[in-house]
Amino acid sequence: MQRMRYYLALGTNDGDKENNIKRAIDALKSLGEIKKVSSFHTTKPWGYKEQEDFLNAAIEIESNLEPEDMLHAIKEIEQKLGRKRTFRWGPRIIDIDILLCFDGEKEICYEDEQLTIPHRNLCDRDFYLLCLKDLGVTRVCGKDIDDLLSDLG
Ligand code: PH2
Ligand code: MG
Ligand code: MG
Repeated sequence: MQRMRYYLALGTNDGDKENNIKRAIDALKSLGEIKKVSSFHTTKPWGYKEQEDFLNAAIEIESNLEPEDMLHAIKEIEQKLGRKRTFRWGPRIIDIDILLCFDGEKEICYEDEQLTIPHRNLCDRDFYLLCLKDLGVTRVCGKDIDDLLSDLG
């Protein structure tokens, strides 16, 4: 077993969305052992609304990478899959975000200028919570995931 367990979110709203998610999952296999993959959910754009619907998913992956190395590896995969910088919350071929991280049973809290774990917006975004629920996560931010989802309507 590898040391760290990460929950990663995948999102895309440009090009062949299903294929983009599948290619990202394939590339993420190089970072550890993928334990679970959520359903793929079509979701309305959050934040900047004048853009195509997203396809969102999440994975559970065991890896020996520390958070900053995981972030770096994810950014490389995004680039390799053709991600271009547009604008904040704008359309993208692939976005991979670190949502949660555990070292054994211990939940990791991490913060520097580049990265915050748990993800800053985890509890405000239904597309993250829906996918985490598929992976069997029941509580985030000290709250029941179903309560958070119903609060978001
Ligand atoms: N990602 C964003 C902005 N808005 N909306 C949905 N539905 N799904 C996303 O993955 C998403 C978004 C920025 O990363
Ligand atoms: Mg994102
Ligand atoms: Mg991102």
